[in-house]
Amino acid sequence: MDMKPTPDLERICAAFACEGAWVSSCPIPSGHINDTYCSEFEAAGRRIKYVNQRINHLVFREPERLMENIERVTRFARERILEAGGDPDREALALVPTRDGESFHRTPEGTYWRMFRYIDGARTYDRVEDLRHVYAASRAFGRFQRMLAGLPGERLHETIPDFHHTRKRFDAFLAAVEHDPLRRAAAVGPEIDFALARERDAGEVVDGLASGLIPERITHNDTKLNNVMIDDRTGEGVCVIDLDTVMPGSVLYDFGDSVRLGAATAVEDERDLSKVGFDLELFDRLAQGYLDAARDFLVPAETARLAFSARLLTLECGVRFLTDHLKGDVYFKIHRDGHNLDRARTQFKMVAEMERRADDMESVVRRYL
Ligand code: GN1
Ligand code: MG
Repeated sequence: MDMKPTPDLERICAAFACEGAWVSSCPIPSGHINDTYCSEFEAAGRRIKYVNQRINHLVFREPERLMENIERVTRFARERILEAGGDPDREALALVPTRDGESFHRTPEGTYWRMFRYIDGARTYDRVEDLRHVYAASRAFGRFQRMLAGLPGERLHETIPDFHHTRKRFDAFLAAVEHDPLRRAAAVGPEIDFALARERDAGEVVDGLASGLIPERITHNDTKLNNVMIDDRTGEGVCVIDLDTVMPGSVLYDFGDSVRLGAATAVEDERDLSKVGFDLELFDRLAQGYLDAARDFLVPAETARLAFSARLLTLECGVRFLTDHLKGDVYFKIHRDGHNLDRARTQFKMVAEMERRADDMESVVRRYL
């Protein structure tokens, strides 16, 4: 369970070039990997908010390279938004540099911190509250891909190598089943069998990328609904956040992964599986939103696999949760016993429903192509 001591955020904030005097900090309890806080400052009678994040450097093993990516991507986004007459302070994440002009701060204890400006008047949603948000978030991810197609310079760093290499995710899963360090495998036989029965699908996207059939693009790779800030007033997707895994990939990773949460009838860790399911109407909103932004740059090898990618990426995520459960919860933060197993079960339930609705999903995609 996550039991790290509370960091001294006043001291951490002092390393960054932010305006005013520190007032308070509180945790933002979201995300399974990094630790996020919101800090308030006061300057000339005005309150200013910032977001602090401690980068999990056991997961992101090269924080310097990761931050290089984020600097490039946010700088480029800002330029494009200015060009289009938008508001760069709301539509792109803005890093606050350290007082030494760096993009992150390394504490004497060896933890890595970064700071962003807080985006006001917008929020994220952990579950669907409004169909329009689903459309808006999905379109925002499509636009994000379209924008990053123009990023000049070198290939971005792979912040986590083979992040969506489904085949390698299966290999790690098989190894965890075999080693079974905590003797948990016997109790999860049906879940293990569910995953194994679908192993044949694992190569569909990675093999296509390797052969050149599926183009490599810059993708977000963690396209949960709650990684788009939704404007409180307009309901539009204002800003794509959580840029740690922005790197070379396939659009199928992004579209597929967005369905896990965007078309789910329950939260990712719902224990009552009777509430968990896949909703075709939500999928319809996702498909239209994404294709309204991406339709004209996708190639047939991509569009032909969009519906399939939803099953594949949901399966992959379920396999990752189950692997972590077997290994003793060493990767994803957990907040209760069996948390990763609960998460794996919701993902597998969604996969099973998507398999039943496969033809309907294909029709939805065709409708918006
Ligand atoms: C992790 O930390 P968070 O919630 O943004 C994970 C994603 C998973 C997701 C499952 C770097 O994202 O790949 O899809 O949990 N991020 C990493 O909810 O592993
Ligand atoms: Mg993330």
